[in-house]
Amino acid sequence: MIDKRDANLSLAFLTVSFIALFIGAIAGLLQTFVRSGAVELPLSIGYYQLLTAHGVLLALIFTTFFILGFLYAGISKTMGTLYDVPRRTGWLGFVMMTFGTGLATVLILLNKATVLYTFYAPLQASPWFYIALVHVVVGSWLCAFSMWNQYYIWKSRTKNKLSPLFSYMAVMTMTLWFVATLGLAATVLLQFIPWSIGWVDKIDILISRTLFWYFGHPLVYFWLLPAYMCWYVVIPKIIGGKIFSDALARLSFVLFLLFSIPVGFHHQLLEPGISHTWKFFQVILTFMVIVPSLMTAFSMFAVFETAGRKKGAKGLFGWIKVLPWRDVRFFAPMMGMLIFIPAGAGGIINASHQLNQVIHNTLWVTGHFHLTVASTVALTFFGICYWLIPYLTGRTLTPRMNKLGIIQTIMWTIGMAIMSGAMHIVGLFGAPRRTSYTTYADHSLAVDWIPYQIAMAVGGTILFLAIILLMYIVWFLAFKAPKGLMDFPVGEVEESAVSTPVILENWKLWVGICAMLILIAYTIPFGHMIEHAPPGSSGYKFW
Ligand code: HEM
Ligand SMILES: [Cu+2]
Repeated sequence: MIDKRDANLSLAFLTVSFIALFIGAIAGLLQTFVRSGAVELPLSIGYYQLLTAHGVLLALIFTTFFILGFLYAGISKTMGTLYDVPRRTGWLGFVMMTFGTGLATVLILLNKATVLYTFYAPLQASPWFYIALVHVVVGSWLCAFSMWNQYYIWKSRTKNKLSPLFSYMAVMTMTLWFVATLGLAATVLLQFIPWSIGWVDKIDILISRTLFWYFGHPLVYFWLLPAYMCWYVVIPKIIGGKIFSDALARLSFVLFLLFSIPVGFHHQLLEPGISHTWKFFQVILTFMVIVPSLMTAFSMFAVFETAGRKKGAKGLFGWIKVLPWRDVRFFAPMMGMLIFIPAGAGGIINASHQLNQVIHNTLWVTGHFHLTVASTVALTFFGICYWLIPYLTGRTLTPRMNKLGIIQTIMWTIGMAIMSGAMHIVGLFGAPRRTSYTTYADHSLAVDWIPYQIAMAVGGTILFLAIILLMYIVWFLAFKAPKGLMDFPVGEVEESAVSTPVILENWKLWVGICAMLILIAYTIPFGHMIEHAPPGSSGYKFW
């Protein structure tokens, strides 16, 4: 059991994250109903208002709060109780972020910020919405500083001992987050806030989108890295195996830092104003991410196979059978991993310039990220909460809750297969994302989309029922489950693995290379954007 004070900090983050998940899921369900044509929203709620709530609460708030709660718990577990300054800074960050989240949610509900979670200009929200976002970001920076500070003190007190793998990965994740959110902070502080207050009339849309996607792609790795932490560090312990290699795990995290930032243009492949050469360059860097991804897949399957063989599994695939499929702590993240195989293949399609033209802004894209963030990442996070919540509240995961967790995972997988499958297919037929219900004056093409949009509603209903089940399990584990000792599974490294080179903890080197890659990928295109700046735009409110 970690120190009670650290457990409380972690629980505070998890609580906000689950509230956001619940409200966001209600919005998601209603969206699928509206798009099926079956339901009309009461006049005062707009479709895009719901969609903004859904995107902000799930993609930005649920994920970030969950991740911070998980990282704090794991840091306290592996480096020991938080020192006073890091813990206090963490609470300060929590308060700021929660204030920002509350303010943003109220503005969305008041219909003052219906700009979707990407808040593209020239859509213009109330200045308070952007100010709320600044609070979330700056609060999260305080958390980053607090984790770095903990690591720094730990390193100096242990005379530079090799840091625990979990904590190293946490520091890397927060480094990635910090570098990425600099772009977000720049566009919000320098562009959106002065423009929405009225200090300036016009905004440069091209620059604002470029800064957004400078942040938006590493954002997806900020979601994924904590899921990988569960796969690399937690899963080996749960299945009774060992971590394949500490050095390989750290190296893959270094590569994720390097290759997930200077690649934002793959979200702007159809953006005029950026030359093909630079798009091509960033697409190459994008595909480099395949290297650490396959390293991760390789070492996970190596762990599964060695653990299985140790249990006496025979034959080429006998080890699959002896994996603990009935243990939800394994089953949920494992389903997430399996879903990542088609999801990753879809990502390669999205990032390819020519194929991107087919799927750009269609429901295919929505289908894609419901497989990645809303399945791979979400299922791994659900798998974590089944042991983390009772661990933090001094309770246990009962066999009944384990079973409900397995049912929850199956429901999520089926619901998502239906919803995301329908989105992928109808996207290929050209159905646009981010549109309310319409038949385009009964155009035959659009009428053909309707059955798929009904399938989306069927999948969405199953997903929503799964969310209700999850909320019940989480509530039970937090307040009702029998008291007892739960394990925070932290794997040990295989004895035969190579020892970890110290260069992997040379932060100056990795952050330096990261900065260099960013400068190479962005300086010249940014220069072009400023030199040939398009006319700025005033703000629009279409809602
Ligand atoms: C109850 C489960 C869920 C349902 C029924 C659902 C449904 C939907 C639907 C129908 C859309 C597309 C709307 C459109 O483009 O017109 C959408 C968009 C989106 N969803 Fe979900 N979703 C669910 C869970 C999640 C989760 C768990 C996440 C992330 C962790 C997520 C993230 C997003 C994002 C980022 C968008 C894009 C918003 C935008 O285009 O501005 N969803 N969802
Ligand atoms: Cu991307």
